[in-house]
Amino acid sequence: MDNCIFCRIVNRAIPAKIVHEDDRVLAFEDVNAQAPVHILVIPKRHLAAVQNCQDGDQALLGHLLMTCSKVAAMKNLAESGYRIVTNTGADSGQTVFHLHLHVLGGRHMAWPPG
Ligand code: DGP
Repeated sequence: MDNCIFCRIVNRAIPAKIVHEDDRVLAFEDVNAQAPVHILVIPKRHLAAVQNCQDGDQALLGHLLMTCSKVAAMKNLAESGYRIVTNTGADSGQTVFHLHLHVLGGRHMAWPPG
């Protein structure tokens, strides 16, 4: 989608600090980091949010989660721990309507989130 910022990152129309890529997903540093490690993991195909996924997207959703685990390990977070977040809709604070999983780590995370 031309007007989607994350599609534009996938297409290399705008730059990002990419940390991992395969045929289905892309992982890059969040421009507005909320933790020492803050990576976004996205599908290359445009999907707005989890609630827009269909049954046929199950494998992709699993792959996104496995990619979060891989990226966390790459960033040496496997032992210390980390948080995976996906905001969905207005009340969650979602601002970019291309499905993304935040991988946050490198500091203690409070609960409940704000
Ligand atoms: P969310 O609130 O869950 O929709 O998070 C969107 C995140 O995307 C937010 O943490 C900031 C990040 N972001 C927005 N625009 C860009 C961009 O152009 N490049 C990068 N790397 N991150 C972006």
